[in-house]
Amino acid sequence: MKAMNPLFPNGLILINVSFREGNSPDHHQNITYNQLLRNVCRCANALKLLGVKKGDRVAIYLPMIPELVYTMLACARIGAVHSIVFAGFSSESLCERIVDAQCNILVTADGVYRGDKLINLKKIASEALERCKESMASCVQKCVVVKHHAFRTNTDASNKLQTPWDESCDIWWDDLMDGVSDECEPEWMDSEDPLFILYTSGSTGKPKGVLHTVTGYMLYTSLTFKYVFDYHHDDVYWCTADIGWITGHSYITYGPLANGATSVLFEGVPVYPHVGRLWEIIEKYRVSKFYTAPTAIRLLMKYGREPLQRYDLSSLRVLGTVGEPINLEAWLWYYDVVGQQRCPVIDTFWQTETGGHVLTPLPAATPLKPGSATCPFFGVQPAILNEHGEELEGEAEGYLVFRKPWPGIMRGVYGNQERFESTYFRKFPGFYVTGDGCRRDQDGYYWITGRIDDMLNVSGHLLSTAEVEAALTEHPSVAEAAVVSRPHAVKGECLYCFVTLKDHKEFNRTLMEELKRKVREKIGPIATPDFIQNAPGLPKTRSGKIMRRVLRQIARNEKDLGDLSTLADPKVVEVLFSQRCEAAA
Ligand code: 7RM
Repeated sequence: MKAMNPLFPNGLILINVSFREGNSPDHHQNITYNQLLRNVCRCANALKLLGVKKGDRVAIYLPMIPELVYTMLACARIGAVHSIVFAGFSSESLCERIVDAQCNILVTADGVYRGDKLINLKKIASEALERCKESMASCVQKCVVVKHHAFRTNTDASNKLQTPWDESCDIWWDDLMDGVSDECEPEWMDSEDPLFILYTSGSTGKPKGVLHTVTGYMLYTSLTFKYVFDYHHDDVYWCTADIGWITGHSYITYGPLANGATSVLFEGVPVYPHVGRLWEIIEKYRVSKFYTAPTAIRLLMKYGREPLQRYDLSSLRVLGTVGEPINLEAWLWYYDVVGQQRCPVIDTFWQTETGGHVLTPLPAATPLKPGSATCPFFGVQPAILNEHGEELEGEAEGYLVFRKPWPGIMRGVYGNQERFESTYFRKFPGFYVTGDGCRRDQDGYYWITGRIDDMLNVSGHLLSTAEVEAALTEHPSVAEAAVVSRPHAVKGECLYCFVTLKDHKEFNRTLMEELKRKVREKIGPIATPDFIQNAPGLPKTRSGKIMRRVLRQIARNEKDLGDLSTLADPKVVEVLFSQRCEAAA
């Protein structure tokens, strides 16, 4: 909390706060920076009581509630390394991440409503811990459980949850914090000490623990936040991402809070209890800087202008977008309808690995081109290479790489230096490889063309085809699976799966449902396949490699398949084409 702001010398007192808005519009609360500090310190002391020391890893599996921010900053305060797992991930994904980072503590909640859907988080968390034990990789000693507001006030909902409880391990957040001091001296850290690990999909299927360090990351997120959103002290900033992803880490927690910004922390979803919820929140808090993803824009576009016209959006000044390339239609709708042609659309390209924005316009300073992330941020040096690693000059298209590091770049893959080097630096020595394709136009503007590895981008979230294939082939009826992306009107891309069944197994509705469930359980609901096609055979090269390019074309109904000479059995393609799925499963 600032008592006197030097920017407002005439005695005007400006108290910057966080507006916390729950899943239900009646759950809201203001949190001052003073309250934030006290809660962070309380949590820091509580973690210390549980034995957490500098360098220890703490897993966090929480919905978008203030306790999530308190816990991550409490870790930072005592030098512990947080590893946040998005609360939409399955128990298996959670377990895998806990084991990889060897976390001692898990912080979770009893349950959460996402829209009108009740999610029993503690049950998933308990299953994950059970699974860790079974794999003999048990490391978690204590599981701290936040009693979620909605269940604190509504015993009915609480009863529905039937929170599983293990006396030897589980402890309620409230009991732990009870009587704990709200003052805690911060731990002194080296600038290159680790701050957090955040897992991101890798093309081999096993997620990578992207490691960020204290000073470079905080410097970079606070600086990019300030310049890219042109943040001023009378602004109200709102990013709709979940803190379980990098966008939330950098541009809900670290960037805005390091700037003392007034911001909104939103727990709910865009269409609950009605499709105008986001616009209602913008009006309610007079939001001036708004940051969301193309998938959300495309979702809300479907409902037309009417839901927006009911609210006063005149406070808006800057509109940010992130997560995937924004198509022209969505860009124009964002600019015309949401921003009423008054607000620049700031298309920010970056990655979990980059820590913060690397290609982005600056409001009012950079002339915009719809669909282009425009130019590099200060100090960032992009280049475009061809397959041979030769740098292309002027107008060109190829691999997007960066020549020099910047403060926010990742410092490693947790526990796997070899993977860090091979994934990002081996293909083109001397450059950081993004994995994205990119075009540079005659004005030097950059246009991201999408992933060029075996990754796909569903609603702004990266998934690897390999991890979905691994989930599908776990089903006893499946012999082989190949997954490709297909364009989707709202999600950007969606999953199109080809499965080859074992002999005498039948392909039917039940099997499809089982396969979908398998993927949901193994990875999480975001990875649910939209299309599943029976593939008696897959197009393979003579050396046995699946030709994904061909499968992608089948999924997209592209008839001109180009050169098929490397195919071992060209007939396979005809069969697949004749049986392709038109409608989603
Ligand atoms: C911030 C985030 C990273 C991948 C990245 C791209 C894609 C992100 C944009 C974009 C086009 C953008 N981190 N991507 N932003 N593509 N324009 N403005 O999303 O690690 O989860 O994903 O997302 O493919 O490599 S992430």
